[in-house]
Amino acid sequence: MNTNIQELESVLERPQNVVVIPHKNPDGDAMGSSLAMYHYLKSLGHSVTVIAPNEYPDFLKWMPGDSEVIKFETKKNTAKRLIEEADLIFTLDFNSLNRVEEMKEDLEKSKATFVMIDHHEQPDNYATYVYSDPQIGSTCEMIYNFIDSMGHHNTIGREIASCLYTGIMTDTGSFRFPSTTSLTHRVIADLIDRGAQNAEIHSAVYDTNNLSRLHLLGTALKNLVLLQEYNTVYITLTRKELEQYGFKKGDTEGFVNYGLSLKGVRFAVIFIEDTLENFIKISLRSKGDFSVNDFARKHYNGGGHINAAGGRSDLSMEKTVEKFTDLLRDYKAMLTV
Ligand SMILES: [Mn+2]
Repeated sequence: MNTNIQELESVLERPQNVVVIPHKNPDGDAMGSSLAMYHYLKSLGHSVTVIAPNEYPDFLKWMPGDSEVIKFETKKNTAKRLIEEADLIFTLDFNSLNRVEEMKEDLEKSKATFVMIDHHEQPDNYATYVYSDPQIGSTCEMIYNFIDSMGHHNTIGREIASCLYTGIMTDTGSFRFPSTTSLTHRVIADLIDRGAQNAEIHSAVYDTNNLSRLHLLGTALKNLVLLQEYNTVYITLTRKELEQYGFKKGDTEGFVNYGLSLKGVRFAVIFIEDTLENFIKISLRSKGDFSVNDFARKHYNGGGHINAAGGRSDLSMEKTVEKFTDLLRDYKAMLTV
């Protein structure tokens, strides 16, 4: 562990009011790490609440402890009070308070001590205790290390194991991304030994399609454009297409990855029109050392990891695609080596 987070050991010896916060639009790693932390801190006798900035997909809701999660967007007063009363605030799977949007103001006002555990690049400087490591594939793997370093390995039972398994599985693309190490597999093996039901978890997260989502995927794949000269693929989805298939938040999760399954493709992007506001949400994926984090930061007001990032465009779909294909010219050398 590369930072001062070890000092938390003595802080956690006294009972604390703790709030645990995942980023907005939480994914498997954000909810898995937050709920694992919830169970862990409760087992030490702390009073703990997970406050998610907003709603998340149903396929994450089977996780133990989910029914206790408070969503800021629908329970603002309760959430604000808990944040105000907190001694300790854990921010998990993000490293900039911008990632919680509407909650940012309340967090900035708070007198609590902040803890950051996260694996994104370039952390901001708001936390007293920081465990940041972009080399690790998931925040859940870091939570495992954290619990271990606190000398509490034995607190990892079925509940914590199931939550951590979920986040490691989703953030490593089911153990296939380069960030998956032998250590990741050792952690996973231990989590299975401690009660994570691996086959059930895969099924609970991934086998939850409905027909309209598969049809939407069909549309996305039909819209896919291969730019052979740049080893790049992009996909578009318009608001009209989303509405045609009864789009619900989370339905397009993972669509962008299909682009990277084309042989030789190193860079894949999906442009999705927001169904409520006038902007285009962009997800970017790459293979190898082409940094979509840099690309998204520079051109799309976003960021993330080297091989997975997000951003946005305020142009029309047509102009967004035009700008993208123009930009690629400057990156040709990097994309074709
Ligand atoms: Mn993550």
